[in-house]
Amino acid sequence: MAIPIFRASVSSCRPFFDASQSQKISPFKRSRLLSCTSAELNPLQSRSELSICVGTHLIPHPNKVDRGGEDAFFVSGYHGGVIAVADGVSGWAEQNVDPSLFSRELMANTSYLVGDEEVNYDPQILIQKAHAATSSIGSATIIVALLERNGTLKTASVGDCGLRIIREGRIIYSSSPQEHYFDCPYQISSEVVTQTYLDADVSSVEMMEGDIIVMGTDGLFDNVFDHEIVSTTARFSGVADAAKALAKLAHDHSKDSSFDSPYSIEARDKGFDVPLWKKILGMKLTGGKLDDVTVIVGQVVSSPNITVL
Ligand SMILES: [Mn+2]
Repeated sequence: MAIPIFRASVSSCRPFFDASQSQKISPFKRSRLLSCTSAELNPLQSRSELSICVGTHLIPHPNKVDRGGEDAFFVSGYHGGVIAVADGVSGWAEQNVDPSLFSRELMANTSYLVGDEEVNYDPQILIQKAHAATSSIGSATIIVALLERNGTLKTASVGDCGLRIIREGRIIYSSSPQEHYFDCPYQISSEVVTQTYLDADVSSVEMMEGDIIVMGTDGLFDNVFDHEIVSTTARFSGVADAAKALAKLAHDHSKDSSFDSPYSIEARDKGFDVPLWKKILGMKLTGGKLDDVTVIVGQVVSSPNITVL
C-alpha cells in the first residue's frame, strides 16, 4: 500500500455521539458570566473551580450529507471538561475505505480512555492510547483539549485541526497546524509510517473565567479568519449559537468562489495560483474550501455555587 498520507480535506461531519446528548450547552456572556449548567458537567466541583460550557455544530460537506461525513468529535464532563475533534482523511476513499470509520473510532476510544489512570490528564498520552486502541483502517488529524479544574487547559494536536483561545476580545493562543506540504497535514494512521502522539503540538494555558475556546477541524480555519472568529463569538450570547454561526460562516465561505479565504491565501503563498494569462488580467486564485465543518465553542466558567455529591 502506498504511504497513506492523504488530504484530510473533504469530510463532513457527524458527531461521534449526538451533541445534544453529550454536553451541556450553556450561554456565555461577555459582560456577565453565568454560574452555568456546567454543574451538570461537573457535579462535584466546588465554587473555586473552573469548567467549560460547550456548544457544538457540524455542517457536512455538501456531497457527503447523506453519509454524515468524516469528521467526529466528543465532549466530556470529565474533570473541568474535555473536548476533541478528529478529521478522517478523505483520500482513503480511493482505496474503498470509508474515511469516517477511523476518525469515529478514534474519538470513541478517546472518549472511553479519557479517565484512564495512565493518561493522567495528559492529552498527548490520551492520543497515544486512543490511537493504539483504534483498529479501523484509515487516518485522521486530531486535537484534544482537557481543562483541569484548577484552570490549566492542556492541548495536544496532530495535524491541522485547530484551537483558539479568546480573552477579552483578543486571541491569546492559537494552535499551530502541522503539514508535510500544502494540503497534506500530519495525521495518525492505521499504518506505521505516519505520525504518532510524539509528533503532537502540545500546549498548556492558564485559563481565566470568561475565556472562550474555539476548536474546529480545518473546515473552520481554512474558511474563517481569526478576526471573524473573534467578532462572531462576540455577537452571540450562547456558546451553541456561536458555534452554529461560526460553522455557517465557514460553510458559506467554503462555497464562495470569490472569497479570498485563509485557504486561498495559503495556496497562493505556496505557489498555487491561476494561470499567468489570468494574472496579467489581474485575476488571482480565490475561494473557500469545501469541507466538513466542525466547531466547538466553550467558555470557561466558575463552577456553580452548589456542590452535589
Ligand atoms: Mn477537513
